[in-house]
Amino acid sequence: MLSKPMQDALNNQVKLEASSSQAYLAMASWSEIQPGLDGVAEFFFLQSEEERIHMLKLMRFINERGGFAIVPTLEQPIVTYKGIKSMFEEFLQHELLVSNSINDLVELALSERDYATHNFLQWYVSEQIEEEKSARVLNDKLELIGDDKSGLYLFDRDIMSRRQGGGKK
Ligand code: OFO
Repeated sequence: MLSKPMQDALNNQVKLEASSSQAYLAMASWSEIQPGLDGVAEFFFLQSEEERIHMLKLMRFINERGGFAIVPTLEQPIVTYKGIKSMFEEFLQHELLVSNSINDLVELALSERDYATHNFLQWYVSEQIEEEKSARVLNDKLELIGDDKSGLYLFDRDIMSRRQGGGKK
């Protein structure tokens, strides 16, 4: 059985995963209307779906453990960007925020000696390692590319391979 503080903290995480899904959906939509960013758009559409799956996994766990998973109210995410670089910076910042939040949850689970939740959260810990790495690599590549148009063309063409390879689902 989940404690009330644990249940509330997990429900906050439900909200954060839902916000991530919305934020990445907005990135997908913005990318889709930019010339030549179809690969990036596809990447964020899939990223958005993945975040929804993370949210659902949490909701099912909360209910399974005798709590009540709350469908959250969400604010509108950022819908337009100055450019691809600022969007990917936002992507990395968002992933860092999620990682911190997962770490806080792990700490709470340990302090409550809630080992079932602690065990459940390990999947999210591993997932965040992958997602942070992916966001960092993509930001580094963009830094390297700078204003080079052919570099950007290749970045867009190859971005989906980051999902098929590297352990991404
Ligand atoms: Fe939910 O995986 Fe990143 O944010």
